[in-house]
Amino acid sequence: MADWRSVEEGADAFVCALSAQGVRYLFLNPGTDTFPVQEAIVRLQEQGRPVPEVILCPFEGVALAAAHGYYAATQEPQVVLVHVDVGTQNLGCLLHNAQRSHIAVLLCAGRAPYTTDPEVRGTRDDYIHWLQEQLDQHGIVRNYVKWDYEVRRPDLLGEVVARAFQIAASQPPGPVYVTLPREVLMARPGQVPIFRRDRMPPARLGPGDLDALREIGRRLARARRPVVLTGSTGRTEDGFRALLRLAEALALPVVEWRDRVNFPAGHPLHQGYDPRPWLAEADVVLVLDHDVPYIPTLDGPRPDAFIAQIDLDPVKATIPLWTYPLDCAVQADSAQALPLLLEYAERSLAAADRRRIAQRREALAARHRQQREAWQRQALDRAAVRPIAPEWLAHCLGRLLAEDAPDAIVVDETVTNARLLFAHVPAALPGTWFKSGGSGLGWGLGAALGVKLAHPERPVIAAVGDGSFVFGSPLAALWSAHRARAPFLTVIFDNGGYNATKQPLVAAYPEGESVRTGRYVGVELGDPLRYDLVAAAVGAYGERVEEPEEVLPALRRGLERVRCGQSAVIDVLLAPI
Ligand SMILES: Cc1ncc(C[n+]2csc(CCOP(=O)(O)OP(=O)(O)O)c2C)c(N)n1
Ligand SMILES: [Mg+2]
Repeated sequence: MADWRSVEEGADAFVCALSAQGVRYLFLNPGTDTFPVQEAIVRLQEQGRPVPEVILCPFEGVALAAAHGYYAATQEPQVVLVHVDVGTQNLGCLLHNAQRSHIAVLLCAGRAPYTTDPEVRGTRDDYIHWLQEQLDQHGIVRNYVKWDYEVRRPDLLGEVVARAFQIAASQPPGPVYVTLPREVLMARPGQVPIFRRDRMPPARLGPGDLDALREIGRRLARARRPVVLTGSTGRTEDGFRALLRLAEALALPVVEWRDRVNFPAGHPLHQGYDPRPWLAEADVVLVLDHDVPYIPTLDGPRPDAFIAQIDLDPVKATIPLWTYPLDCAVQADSAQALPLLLEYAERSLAAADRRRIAQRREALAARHRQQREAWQRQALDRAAVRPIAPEWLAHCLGRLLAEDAPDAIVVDETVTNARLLFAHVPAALPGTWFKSGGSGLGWGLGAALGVKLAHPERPVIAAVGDGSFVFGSPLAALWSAHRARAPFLTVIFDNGGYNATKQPLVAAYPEGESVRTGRYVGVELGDPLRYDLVAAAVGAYGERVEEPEEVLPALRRGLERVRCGQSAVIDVLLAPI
């Protein structure tokens, strides 16, 4: 299962092992412990061997967000290499997102040299080597990764890399962490085994428990008021198509949380993004690939409803309290489970069921139409409002995509404006919308870089809040995009602050001092900042928009720049929060 290779140093084995896994990009922020890998890349390249292309990210969070975006867009595991404990710390909340979004990523970090013998290659020779060793470097990430390992010998590098990929990509996928001590990278092992990717494949879940699927199929066939709640079934095209076929055959209303495009937004069975009215009525609820299908402390299903769940990770052991009522939980790849579920449901359909399904189909189409008309009115009514209404910006973005860039991919980190964006940007195809899957802000710009690297021929649009823009280390992210020739369009929903932290305050203290005085401490980002000027510092195009009639033309100008190879930042000043 392994090919033996002569290598000069351990670091060569590491790079060869990455190439054997088909790694195209190495998202890197380096340090005094990663340079053997940097040297090995050049050495191997000089020898004519395949090596990953380095994407230098001047902030580690950008590197991980980019790897996240690339994996989400391709389902191909990615690799990030950072500097010892400090680089690992800087992965920060992006690791939370990768965990929650089931991102297969191999996180590698240097490890301060662990020897003090001058005879050992790679041993300590710098002041910082004493400071950077921690009692448990892996402890920084252990809450968030599926597996972690410190490589102890250079001849193990090939095996550890293959094992790391196998674990990261096995369903449910997730991040893994490997530390690479300098002594190991600089050792001279002679020959090393490089493990073949096809002989260490990731494990797949398949369609799940057939008896359970049969029961769910029977219930769906008999249901009077069924509803499907989905979060990320559209992570693969097969999942998206399987849900479409199931819903169409049984006329199932689909309520989506658009972590991915799970269902075409313009389809008559698409019933929007709010599960509450549906849950109150439903007799059969099918929860698909969803971490938070509804807020159980506020709303919930009927006590007599039959509730079934199909999920890569139904138990969600990494979420300590996940106590949703369920009659049936199936661990499965929904892309494989749903076709079987449909087959079982169709087998048990009686004539009366078919009549009911036909009636339901019409009722749902009417409800869908009314919902879309209301949304449309909501935006058009605010078309001339000053300062610009977020509904109008979302509407203009929807038009930009429909009229100018039907092949575009959106990376969404708009926080409190996300539901407006869902409503006004009718995503129709799988793989055209990505959210972080978690709550770690500062993901959108880096993720857009990763998605662009995955799809260089398509326009990529990062829609972000003003707070999220700043969290996203815009200088680092836009610089990396410039350097990697991976330009994208950033659209800032600039409401002058953190609406997400104002809203709960107002809800909890409607008659409190903040509301009474109009002073919201820690919420406003102050006088409008010139985010458009940040763009110029890194070779990007920047524009600030204050007039509603200028929104669409400005978005078009930004898109045009991106098509010409330059990133663009369009800062749209909205009504301040
Ligand atoms: C790393 C991180 N820090 C803090 C928070 C808490 N937080 C959640 S939303 C938010 C504000 C987001 O602001 P913005 O992007 O402008 O969106 P808005 O709320 O205005 O819609 C903050 C600070 C977080 N989720 N992640
Ligand atoms: Mg904001």
